[in-house]
Amino acid sequence: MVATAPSSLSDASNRDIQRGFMTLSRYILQEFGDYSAEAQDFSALMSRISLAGKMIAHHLSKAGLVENALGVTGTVNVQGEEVKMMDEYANTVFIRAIEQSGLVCRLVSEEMDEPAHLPDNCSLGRYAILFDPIDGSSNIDADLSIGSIFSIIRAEGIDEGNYEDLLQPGHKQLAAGYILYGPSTQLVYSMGKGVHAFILDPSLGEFVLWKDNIQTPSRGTTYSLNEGYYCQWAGAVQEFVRYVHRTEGYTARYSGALVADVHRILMYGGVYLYPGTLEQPDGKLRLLYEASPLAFLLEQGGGRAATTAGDRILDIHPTALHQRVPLVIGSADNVAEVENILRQHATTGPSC
Ligand code: AHM
Ligand code: MG
Repeated sequence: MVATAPSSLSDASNRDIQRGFMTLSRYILQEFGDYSAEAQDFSALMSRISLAGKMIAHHLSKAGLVENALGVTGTVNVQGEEVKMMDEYANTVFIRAIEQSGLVCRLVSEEMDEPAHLPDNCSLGRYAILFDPIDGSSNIDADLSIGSIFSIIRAEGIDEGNYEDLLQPGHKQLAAGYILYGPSTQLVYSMGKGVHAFILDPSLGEFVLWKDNIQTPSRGTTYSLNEGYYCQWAGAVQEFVRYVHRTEGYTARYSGALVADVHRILMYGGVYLYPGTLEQPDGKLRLLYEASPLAFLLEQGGGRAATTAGDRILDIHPTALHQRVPLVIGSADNVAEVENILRQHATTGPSC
């Protein structure tokens, strides 16, 4: 019989202690069930990503009180979008944090035209990380929820300037996740065996397990899209909007940060859309470091993610690093409902 140490603590205190021990790195090793080289690689990679998340969360928490944390840098990124101070800070933090893992030779980010090459890591660089350092940049200066998104893939090439091997369909991702900077800082990830969420305990400086094996409801009431573009959408998308307006039980939620909106849907159910417009037929969101990682997570949670043409996001073979994709993501039944309406009205012209 195994003796347990006597404890006069209440059950609640004992549970708090146990919870505090279920940290991200411990959970990852437990998920692998061994101390294999791969388990240790992932534990190291996730611990570097979580360190980047902690540094960004800390910087955000005092951004309004220090110089040069808010506002714009005055430059424009490869997407043609103005770069915020926080975009640049978070991008640098990610690169530096991951560089020290020794395991990543090339990094792709929304903020960099070409992948960052880390030559010192290339002899061991078995992985590549694709990321959006700050998703929802327009929320930064108002202190609203934002996020960081990441995707980990196996990389074959190691040369600077060569990134053919990074153009992989999303179903090949080894892991994907996001960090949500909201009322608490959360890290949500999947390695293909369920979706798990951790909350940063600021007093411990550790991400501690909050919920494991999260399943999104098969149906939810939220629809999330920027209706300001109504007149720029195809007739089928407009028809979906008219459908939710006349259908009882739908309610609109749109924060301006994909991570926050998709997190809401993961928790409560519903559907998020960013369709193409007349000006940008592929929409705004990028396949490799926005749509694909979130699609990986939602599918792991029982949801779906497709293009507005009905193609599964995780099956798309990318042709460019910063490729955009018109996205429909969320609960399985809601996404199917959107797909149905889009299919039925494929030939309906826009009305405005
Ligand atoms: P970003 O990564 O540059 O912030 O852009 C992506 C963001 C998403 O988080 C959000 O859902 C969308 O852009 C909002 O765009 P819009 O203002 O066109 O609705
Ligand atoms: Mg983004």
